[in-house]
Amino acid sequence: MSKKILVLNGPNLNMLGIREPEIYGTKTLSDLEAFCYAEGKKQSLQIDFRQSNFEGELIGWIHEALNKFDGILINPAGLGHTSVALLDALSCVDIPKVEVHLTNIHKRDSFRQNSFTAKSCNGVICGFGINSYKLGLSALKEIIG
Ligand code: DHK
Repeated sequence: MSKKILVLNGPNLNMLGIREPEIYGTKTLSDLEAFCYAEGKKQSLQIDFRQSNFEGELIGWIHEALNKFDGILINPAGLGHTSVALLDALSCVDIPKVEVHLTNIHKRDSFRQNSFTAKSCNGVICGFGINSYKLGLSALKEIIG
């Protein structure tokens, strides 16, 4: 049976393609979603892809993942740098978690270099554009087996 992965995307990622394309690229959220489903198929992973601009909605989805998903791939976007609540939500759910970012957050503003949410994740992949998600899915697959 293929493992189930919840792919979560935080605030402003619905604006991909329009939003600062020189930084985030020209692919839209729908492109990213299609890419994740295709990658999931290749890696025999069942993907559920979601995006929200609301911290509470993301937290609810993380709680729901318990007993329903085998792993979480999360791009917390700006909330990763600010949200202890999102970190706490991730820590409630004892399944493998990988954080991804499209950009290399370590090359950017100093306030982007800390990630609260990363503290509850098995690892972090950043800087490879949409391929960060592909690498994140393979990392989860490795962990889950
Ligand atoms: C996305 C965001 O929205 C930013 O707030 C983060 C991240 C970086 C990304 O690279 O995917 O700082």
